[in-house]
Amino acid sequence: MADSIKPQQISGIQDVKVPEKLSNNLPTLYCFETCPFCFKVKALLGSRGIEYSKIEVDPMSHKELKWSDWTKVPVYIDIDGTQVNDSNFILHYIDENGDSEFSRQGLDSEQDKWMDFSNLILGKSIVAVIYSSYFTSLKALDYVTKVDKFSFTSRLVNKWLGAFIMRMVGRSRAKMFDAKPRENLLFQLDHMSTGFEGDFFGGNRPNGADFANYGILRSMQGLHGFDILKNHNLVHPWYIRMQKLSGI
Ligand SMILES: N[C@@H](CCC(=O)N[C@@H](CS)C(=O)NCC(=O)O)C(=O)O
Repeated sequence: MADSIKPQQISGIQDVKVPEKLSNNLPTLYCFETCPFCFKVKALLGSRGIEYSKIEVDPMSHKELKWSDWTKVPVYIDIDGTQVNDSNFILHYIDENGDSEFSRQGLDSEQDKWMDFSNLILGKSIVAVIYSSYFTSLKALDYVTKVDKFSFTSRLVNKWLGAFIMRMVGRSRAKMFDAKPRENLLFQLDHMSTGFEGDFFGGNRPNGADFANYGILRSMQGLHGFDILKNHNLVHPWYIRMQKLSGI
């Protein structure tokens, strides 16, 4: 398809409202169970006590999002049908339309820097560790076999082919860094902890950088490499604080 007629994939708040895409008449999150970017949004919704519905998207076919030009997860649909794409935009949207505890994008360079870090560095660093072998990839994709609404075939394809694809992705992410995946993750956690301003990036209260980075790391819980976080003397206590606050 020529670029000019390709549907545009646009981050942030969309012009067209899609109230018909809500589930159970609640704010609705289109997500994958283990997606790091989706955990960011789940953590913020949890900490704010916002009731919402989840729609589990098939990681191979994405058929639940065929109606949208943006087919990555997370996609958030607010109660009035407002569609917001892309995790950091969703965090800002939910905060701005709720308790408004974060600085808006562009007004706090530290928060912006660490929110970018969550996607550009931390997200890629954990993928290199989680998917560092076919075996660890299979473990990470085991969840698809437990998603009731997926057919038997789609569970099998998602798990076995998905693990193969993610192993390839893990390998390409690993190439982005000079150090080996586990050493790199430790290095990135050390670096991340320099951004804490007391209990949180946000000082006494978490800001967008806290939710962005917590979500990424939360997706590793129980998977290969989580021990690196558990043994980190600054990041682990912060992680526990975020876990208590978000309830996830
Ligand atoms: N910048 C996006 C990245 C989202 C993303 O890459 N999500 C992955 C799942 S973890 C996805 O949907 N991948 C499928 C695809 O790229 O088509 C965000 O922060 O929300």
